[in-house]
Amino acid sequence: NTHMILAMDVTDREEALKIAEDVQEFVDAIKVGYPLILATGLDIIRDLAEFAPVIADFKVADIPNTNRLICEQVFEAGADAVIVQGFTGRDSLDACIEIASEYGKDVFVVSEMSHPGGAEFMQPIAEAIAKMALEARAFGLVAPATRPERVKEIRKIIRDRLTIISPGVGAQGGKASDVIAAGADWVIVGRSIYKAESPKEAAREIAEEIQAELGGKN
Ligand code: BMP
Repeated sequence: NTHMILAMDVTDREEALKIAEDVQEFVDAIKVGYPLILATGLDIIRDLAEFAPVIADFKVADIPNTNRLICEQVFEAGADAVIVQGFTGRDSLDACIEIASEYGKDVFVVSEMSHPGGAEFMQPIAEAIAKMALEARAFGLVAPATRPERVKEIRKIIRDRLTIISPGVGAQGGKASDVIAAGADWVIVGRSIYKAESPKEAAREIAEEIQAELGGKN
């Protein structure tokens, strides 16, 4: 377990496959979203799944019926998990979880986003979203590595019952060891790896930082 997820936001298929191959030993999953999928097509999910489980970051945020239709497509495409928004409410989340459980797959719920604007409207409702995700039996939450103190608060709410995956390390200013110390299970890293001169070395460095922080607790 490396406790690291790669955010594969490149827009070229060959580049994505090359990076996936180079860094696979240092990541536990690959997160793909609109940039790569819109650029290359949905097949990229199965292609990348050869290297690591794929988390489809579609930030699903619609009425229950539409959420259900979206999640079916995501899991049919070979994703192992989907990321959904929480602010659309319990019924919308339940729809995603229902489809995910039919496929034996996982749902992550965004509680509060990592960019500065994420503190504007989302932070005040983040605790409520975390409680909802817990009650709805989601698999995990997405919480900001840019604000480790928020990860700590969210961790108190969900205790050890949900997983926290945390973006905002590197390019957005967060530090992997800080957010792991605050209670995140996995850090999500994009640009600091895929834009590095050597993605493999960049991934290795962050993986080592995480292992040092965990100090054998792993
Ligand atoms: P980067 O390490 O390059 O900043 O990438 C972070 C990734 O995590 C991006 O794919 C981004 O869309 C995603 N993300 C985020 O940065 N903050 C959030 O709150 C939720 C996200 O999904």
